[in-house]
Amino acid sequence: MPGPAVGIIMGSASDWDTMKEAHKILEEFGVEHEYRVLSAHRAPAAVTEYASGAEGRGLKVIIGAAGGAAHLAGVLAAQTLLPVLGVPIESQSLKGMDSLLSTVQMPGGIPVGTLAIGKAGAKNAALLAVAILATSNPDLRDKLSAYREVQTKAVLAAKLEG
Ligand code: RP5
Repeated sequence: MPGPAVGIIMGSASDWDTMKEAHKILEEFGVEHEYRVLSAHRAPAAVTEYASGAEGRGLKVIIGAAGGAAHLAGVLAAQTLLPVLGVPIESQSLKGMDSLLSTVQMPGGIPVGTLAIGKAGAKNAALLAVAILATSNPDLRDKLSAYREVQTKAVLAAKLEG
């Protein structure tokens, strides 16, 4: 039995409301995944253990989400060769600009693929993980293509009142 292909890691349980959007997309595509709270600041040793063991456990992509001084995705990326996608959580005080800048501004050499702030970023991180997996999985590629078609039809069928 293959294990999870995608790991969704978030800095706090308070991030789950946002990161549920990533979970829902991966469920929809039938991608095996796991989700956990691991904080770069409050539980740094556990982040190291997770990142360094992820590839050996068969994971293919890690999504790291945090708010404020959002170092989680970068710290994960520093300790694995797997692609790491970063989701900046919308913080209360600075509306996620702090999270965005601290996730996206990585030093050259250690990339984090950073998505938008909040729920759109969570959803897109999962879709990007699906796209990465789809490069070597034709069934998943077909599902992604169908998803895009449905989305396009819905946009073109939109009715405006007035
Ligand atoms: C970050 O601090 C978390 O990712 C979260 O977005 C933020 C606030 O965490 P809590 O104080 O709600 O646990 O590390």
